[in-house]
Amino acid sequence: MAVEQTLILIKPDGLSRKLTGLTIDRLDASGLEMVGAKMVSVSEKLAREHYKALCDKPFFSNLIKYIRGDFHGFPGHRVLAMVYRGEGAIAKVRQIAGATNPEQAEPGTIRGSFGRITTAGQFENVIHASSDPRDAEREIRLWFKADEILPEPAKALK
Ligand code: IDP
Ligand code: MG
Repeated sequence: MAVEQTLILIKPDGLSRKLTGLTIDRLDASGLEMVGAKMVSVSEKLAREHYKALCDKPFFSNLIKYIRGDFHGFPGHRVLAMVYRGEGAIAKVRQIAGATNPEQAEPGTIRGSFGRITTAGQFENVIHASSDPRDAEREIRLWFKADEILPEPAKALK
């Protein structure tokens, strides 16, 4: 299996509901390695660029509000962005996250345990996880500068 990198965001519902530690615990238990992490204040521009493939969807404008924290008081406009690396990282993290629709997500997954659909129809599903290698590369470049990610051991400086 190829060594991959994948982007994870703990979305504003995950932060406000204090699911940060639990999420990192499950990611670490998978054997993957955290190689980048930072709190990000999400601008409108960043949100729209991140979700640009969904710009024609009826839920798009609420999705931008959601990822920017407009529906969650604490602390506003923030997500925890992380990069994990390891063999098959993209699929492994998607499995830990669970299906997009929290009602369809397996009960033991993060979204299955903690996601919800609001009365307005928004899927609040706690985390984002890159869905394939192309998305992962694009998203990591969008959220992180190259020097904010630990190099692979073979490339690390002594
Ligand atoms: P993913 O997060 O599992 O990759 P995407 O289809 O890329 O799913 O959608 C991005 C985000 O948009 C989802 O995580 C969810 O928050 C929201 N979303 C996706 N589909 C719907 C929908 O049908 N109704 C409301 N929100 C949705
Ligand atoms: Mg997606």
